[in-house]
Amino acid sequence: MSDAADQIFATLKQSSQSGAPLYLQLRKSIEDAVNRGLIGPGDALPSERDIATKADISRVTVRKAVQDLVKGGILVQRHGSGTFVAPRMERVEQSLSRLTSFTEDMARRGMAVRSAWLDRGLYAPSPDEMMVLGLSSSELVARVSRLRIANDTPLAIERASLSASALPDPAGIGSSLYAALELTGNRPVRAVQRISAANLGDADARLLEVPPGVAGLHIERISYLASGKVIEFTRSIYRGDAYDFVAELRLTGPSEEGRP
Ligand code: 16G
Repeated sequence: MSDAADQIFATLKQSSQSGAPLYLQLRKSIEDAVNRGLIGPGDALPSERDIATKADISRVTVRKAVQDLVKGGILVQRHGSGTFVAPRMERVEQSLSRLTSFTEDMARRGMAVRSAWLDRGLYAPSPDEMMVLGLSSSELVARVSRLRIANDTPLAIERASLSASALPDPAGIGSSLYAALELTGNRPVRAVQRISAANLGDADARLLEVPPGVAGLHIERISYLASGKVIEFTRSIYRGDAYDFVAELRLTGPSEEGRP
């Protein structure tokens, strides 16, 4: 067992006089060790049995402390390989004034981008899609749903809907939706984006590799062509611990006051 792990138990011994339940004391010792950098992101935690033997407490107690830390996002468990200190997220700062694609945003930061497909195909449109995209019930909608991953970290789930006439072959877009739209002269030139807070449900949390219930950002983007026609209706869930959306604000002059 590493020196760092020994230090966790040294802290545990010091705090064992506090009278707090054992699992809380162990949880605090592990948390302190992470905060003080004694064990760092990606480091493996000793096995439950090792911790129990070393700290002379039951495995049930160890499991309870570890589960709490997994729920809190301090530790991550990978099936078959054990428990690790969660990787520290490099936050991505994203301007709210440029209409860029995920691929462009990540490439500009030198990050390697990939996507995992969740869905792609032509469907009968939902009432929301019909309303936003101006489709009739006899037309089809193209759906492109992807888990967006940068430097091997899943950052967002994006579910895009477009009219099938603008994207007749959603499976053929390659790695970038905007690049595919550009080829047919359908790349949006303007968008309205609505951002709201959301607690992640189980399925989304699993995809984004965060504990269920943690904070995320729900983003809805409606994008337009130069003609004013809506081209894209995308609903996304972004990781709250990964993104800072930044907008520049200016004092409006008297001539601009009252304008929308
Ligand atoms: C961005 C957009 C998304 C768009 C995607 C295209 C937000 C919240 N979302 O992630 O609406 O569909 O870029 O990216 O900014 P792609 O060209 O890499 O597929």
